[in-house]
Amino acid sequence: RPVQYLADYRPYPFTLSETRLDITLAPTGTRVRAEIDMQPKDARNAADLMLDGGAGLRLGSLTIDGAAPDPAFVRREGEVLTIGAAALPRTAFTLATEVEIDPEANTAFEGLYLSNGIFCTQCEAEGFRHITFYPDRPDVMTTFRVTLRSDLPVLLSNGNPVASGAGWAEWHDPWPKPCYLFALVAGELVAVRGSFTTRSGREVALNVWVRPGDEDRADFALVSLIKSMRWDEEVYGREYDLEVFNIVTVDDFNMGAMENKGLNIFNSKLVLASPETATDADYERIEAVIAHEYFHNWTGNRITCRDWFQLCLKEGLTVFRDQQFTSDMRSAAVKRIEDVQVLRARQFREDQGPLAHPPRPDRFEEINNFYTATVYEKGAEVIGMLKRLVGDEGYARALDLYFARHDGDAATIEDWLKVFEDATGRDLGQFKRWYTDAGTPVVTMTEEWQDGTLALHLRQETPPTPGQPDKPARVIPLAMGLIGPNGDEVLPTTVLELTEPRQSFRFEALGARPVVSMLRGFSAPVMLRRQLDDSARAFLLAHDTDAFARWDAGRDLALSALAAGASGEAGAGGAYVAAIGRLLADEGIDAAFRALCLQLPSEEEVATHLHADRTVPDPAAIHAAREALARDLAEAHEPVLAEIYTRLRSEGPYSPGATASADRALRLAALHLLSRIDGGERAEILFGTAGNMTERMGALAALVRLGRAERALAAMRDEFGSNRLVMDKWFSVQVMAAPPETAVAIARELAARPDFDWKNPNRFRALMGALAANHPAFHAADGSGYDFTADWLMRMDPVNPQIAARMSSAFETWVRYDADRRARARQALERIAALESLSRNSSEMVSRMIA
Ligand code: HT7
Ligand code: ZN
Repeated sequence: RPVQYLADYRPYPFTLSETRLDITLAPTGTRVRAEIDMQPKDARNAADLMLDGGAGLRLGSLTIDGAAPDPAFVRREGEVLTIGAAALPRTAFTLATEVEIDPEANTAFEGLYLSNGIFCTQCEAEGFRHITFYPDRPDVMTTFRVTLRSDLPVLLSNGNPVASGAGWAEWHDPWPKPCYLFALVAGELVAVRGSFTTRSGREVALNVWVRPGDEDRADFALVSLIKSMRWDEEVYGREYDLEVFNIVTVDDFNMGAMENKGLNIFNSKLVLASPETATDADYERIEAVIAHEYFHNWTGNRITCRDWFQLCLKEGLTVFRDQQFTSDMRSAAVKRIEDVQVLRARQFREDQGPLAHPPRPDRFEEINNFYTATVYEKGAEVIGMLKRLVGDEGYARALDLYFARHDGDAATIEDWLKVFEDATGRDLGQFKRWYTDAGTPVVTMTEEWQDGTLALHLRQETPPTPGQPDKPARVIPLAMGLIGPNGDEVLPTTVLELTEPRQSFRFEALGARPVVSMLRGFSAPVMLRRQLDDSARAFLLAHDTDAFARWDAGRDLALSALAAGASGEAGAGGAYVAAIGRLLADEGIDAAFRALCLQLPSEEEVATHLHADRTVPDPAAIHAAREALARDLAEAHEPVLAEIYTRLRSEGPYSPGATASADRALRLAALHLLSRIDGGERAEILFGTAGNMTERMGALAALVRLGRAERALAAMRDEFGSNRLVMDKWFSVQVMAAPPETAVAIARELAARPDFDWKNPNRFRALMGALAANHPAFHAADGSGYDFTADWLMRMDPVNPQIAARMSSAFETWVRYDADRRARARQALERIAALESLSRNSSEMVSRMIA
């Protein structure tokens, strides 16, 4: 298939008014009868009818208004079936097809497949074409009526149930939708049931469908759903619009979850939770993803995307909404810091390498390769900036207008920006560059102080990215404040709008030189460069009124200590260690914030930081520097860390809420530091006594890092050997936390185990993702991390190309390392590229990486 370009978009020449599907399910021979009512948009200029259809569709019959067309006008080439215009009526007609498909052979988990005996579907982005012939594009919308036939007890599809009998069920979805939102599920499932009354008084039945035996782990998901439904009514005025909302869990799933209309399908790891099997992070993520998929009902389903280039229209906005939701449910400050950590770790890294692309790309070969941190997380940041620029009221007006104007539409980024322009009167021409230009802007700030006037000189530059060598200036909202020498705020948060490549701002009549608190709340996804000495950073960590900026000052201190340590400077962390001491002693600071400050930047983050400073990162040296700094912290603050660890012992029943999980986070942060000097004694005891998975996993990670986890790992395997989700953690922690010199060998051993069920995406990710996340091991100097990963990507590619291609991004930073590592990484990538019948997914990824 050729490269797709945004500029080539053309509307589909037919309107669809209804799709009827009659599906008889069988593992190797499922029959799909489709009837599509359609009409040419322009009766005078007849167009050929082009339908997408994968190679696996065995076409039985095809009729138009009940008669077979002249075969001379029917062509099947690649993934497209064409019926010549001459064989089509000029008015409304019904196209009927019958195909047979083989769900059991579907290991790619795209289209209709079987997961542990459950039939389920995944149609986003282009999976529906593996179910039947159809215009598989998001701007073709219609209502669906679906009949499912099977002996399985539960038969589900989108919309409302119409009727059912022995061996069949009929569903009708009254809301026009593109086929990527189609879903069906059939299997032996049980429901955990609830209900919700909408603010206009409609009763909605809620079901979370799980396998028998899992019912006791679905309550949290159900409660999260109810909270999400209430929140979307209260904050965005959005009400649910069907009689029933079904969530189904499956074990084999390529991503986290899918927002099919009225029938969300979830990876079981994002639904099933109990204190004994799930960590606090799992609980937080379940709440967020349940909300995310639910929020798509309006931002994605009622208003969808015109084409896949507009993916961030629904994903960026829905991530932004789920982030707001979590802020409201938990702590806004903590959530903001966590989101920035993810953005820096994943999106900044993406922007620095050969896979950099704008939130709205303008070309792709395989759209599945663009479900990225840039589309999702940067897409959300762009909306956060927009909100800051137009204000909360302007944002609320714009969103109301968006829903009113575009309900039922397949919309574009241009439509989205126009709504903001019309609602607020603001010209967003320059702002649009955030959508069209790739790369992380670097904002450099210098200060000038004279006679009570502080001048800030700002410069913005965005490094070149593939296909975009020159970047014009963007509008960058910089939230800032000024703190006087005594720690009082002399200028509360103010937003500077940087619109030029260079711009200066002045603050006059200041009594004494203040310290500038810049990029408060991380008001723009940029890298800030400024000359700030350690004492000023420590001052901000102690006094800034903005929680994010405060945390960031501490992180800057840690980063500069680690960068210096990695370049061989001894004792570089003194200022950081002292600042953390003051923070720990301050009982007025909440546990969540202290826990965040105690976590050292990841080694990946240090490498990204060094690369941005044009330094070649040395993974082994970064690792050694980080270990040394952790030990310095532990030695300097042992008494207070030990006191925290003892005082925050879990008591009473487990609660996954923000307060209790903050205490556990702080306790575990203390444990991780203490384990550097107590030989793992506390971790050993905690692993054996903890009543919740959060503390058990925290303890286990500490033991793995010390190389003394053998007993704990055996105990965990004995206890949870039949629980897939816990065993995923078991696989993952052994590689992720392993000392770099042993990690690849451990990964190799684990991959040889019979329970390394590698065709299951969660299990594959648990192992391979863990190795990619172990920075010094993946980038081992002998290339063993690269080779092991490449071998497995080559094995996975013919089985599940989406999973292989996504995992290949482990290599996306390869160009920033030394010549020796670069040569080994290139070799590994070239081996993948040379694979016979490499999928389009992996081929695009690898060729972009070695371009
Ligand atoms: N919109 C969905 C994205 C998605 C997906 C989900 C599961 C399997 C394959 C998938 N391809 C794309 C999920 C979301 O962002 O909400
Ligand atoms: Zn989404």
